[in-house]
Amino acid sequence: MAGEPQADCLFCKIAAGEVPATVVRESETTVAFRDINPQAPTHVLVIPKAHYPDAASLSAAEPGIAADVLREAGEVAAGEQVDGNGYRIVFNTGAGAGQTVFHAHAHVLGGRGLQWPPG
Ligand code: DGP
Repeated sequence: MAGEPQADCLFCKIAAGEVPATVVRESETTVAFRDINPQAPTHVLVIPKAHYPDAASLSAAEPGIAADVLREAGEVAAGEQVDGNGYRIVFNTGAGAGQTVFHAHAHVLGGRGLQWPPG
């Protein structure tokens, strides 16, 4: 069923506490944890606890939870004190855009200068 945990999904396992992660924030509907391969001094992933493969399917099915992910991403930036100098929220969507984990997640990147356009 849509939103249900998937047995083969790494981020469902992190959300359930079955795979360890460095959690920086948690809400009723989301978890924020440090990326294992950080691309900036602050690189935190915000995921919905519910399983949707990408941001578009999450927002179509659960707009309130999609809003929770965005709010938590902003809270992460404020908590990491990267909001003053600018930060980036990224949802890679599809393998061609670099998505490797097919459980919706926002990357929160900050703490260094960020180029535009991204690679
Ligand atoms: P994406 O390429 O947009 O699907 O981002 C997936 C991110 O997930 C990538 O930046 C690396 C991160 N990642 C992959 N495996 C793990 C893990 O086991 N733990 C943590 N904390 N992050 C992971």
